[in-house]
Amino acid sequence: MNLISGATFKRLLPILVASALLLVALQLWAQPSQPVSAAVISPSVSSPGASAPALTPSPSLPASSAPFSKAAVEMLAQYGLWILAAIFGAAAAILKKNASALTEQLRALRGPAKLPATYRTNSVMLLGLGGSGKTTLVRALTNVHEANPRIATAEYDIHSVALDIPGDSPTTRCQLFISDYAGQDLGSLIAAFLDQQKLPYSPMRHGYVRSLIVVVDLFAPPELSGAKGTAQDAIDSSRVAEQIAAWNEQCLSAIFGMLTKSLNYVCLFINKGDLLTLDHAQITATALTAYLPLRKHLERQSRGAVVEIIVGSAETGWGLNQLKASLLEASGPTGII
Ligand SMILES: Nc1nc2c(ncn2[C@@H]2O[C@H](COP(=O)(O)OP(=O)(O)OP(=O)(O)O)[C@@H](O)[C@H]2O)c(=O)[nH]1
Ligand SMILES: [Mg+2]
Repeated sequence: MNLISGATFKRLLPILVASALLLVALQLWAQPSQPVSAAVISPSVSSPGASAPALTPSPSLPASSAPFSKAAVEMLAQYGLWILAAIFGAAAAILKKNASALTEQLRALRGPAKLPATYRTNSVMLLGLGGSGKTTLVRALTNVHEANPRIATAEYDIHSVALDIPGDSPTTRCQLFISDYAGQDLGSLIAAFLDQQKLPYSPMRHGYVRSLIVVVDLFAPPELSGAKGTAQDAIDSSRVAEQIAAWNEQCLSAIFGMLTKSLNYVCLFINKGDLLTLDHAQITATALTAYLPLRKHLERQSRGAVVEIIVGSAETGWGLNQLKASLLEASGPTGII
């Protein structure tokens, strides 16, 4: 409110000053003035030997030589206050309209996605190298078919799904927003996140991302895009090492720095467990050991957020119920924090 009245005053000031000056000028101009007689030298009657030419009075300047008639100027001066009030009123009306449009624009650029007040919401950022299974995971969580793992993700997408929070009566809806990007290019994720800040009511508004899922896998993606890969009796150690190196502390620190205090849930989703020909308990133990260094990095960077490690498979759905429950748990109320 203060901002608007201050801005309004600043904008009105030049208009008021200009109007006041105009009125003063008109008042001065309208003062009844003495007719000025100019003396002119009449050169016509000159005879040899005559003395200096005589000065003869000239008639006063006709009123018609002024740009406005005197009567019009006097009328303007008489109604000056009314004119000033009209200018002020019109300027105030225009500024009020502009101010409310500006307020709405600011609200749209500060606020997260618009949702009914009864909803809860969770904006989730996905992080993962190309082929780790981000899009497969999005599709499994949201059932959105545009999330197509057969095609490597080209740029940046935000997918959304509304889920009921189990056990709530009456039912509470939770809107999940999950951002996906081309894992080959971390720069594109950062650029897209910054671009989101210029969009009105972006679900990925800075200060509103509540969850981060780091997707890593136990096997490199199959040569043929969209294929499920073949089962193996040992994990692909070089693929695991590549991901531990990629998500080093410097890199994670930059990502966590971008997400601020709003982050309350971090998940390390170790994907493609279905491809390891062991039982679930053995796969889990193997995966947890293989990714121990990354787990430690995440614990150190998490800044108070809950860190959960889930071993599973986006393809078969293993581990997804646990992930969904945690995302609902990490959701928060809608609206500006
Ligand atoms: N067997 C198996 N294959 C999977 C699993 N998750 C993903 N894949 C396969 O891995 C490949 C890559 O999956 P995507 O979901 O496209 O990976 P992405 O992380 O989105 O890749 P980019 O878009 O390139 O960043 C696809 O062929 C998927 O079918 C899984 O849990 N098990
Ligand atoms: Mg993808």
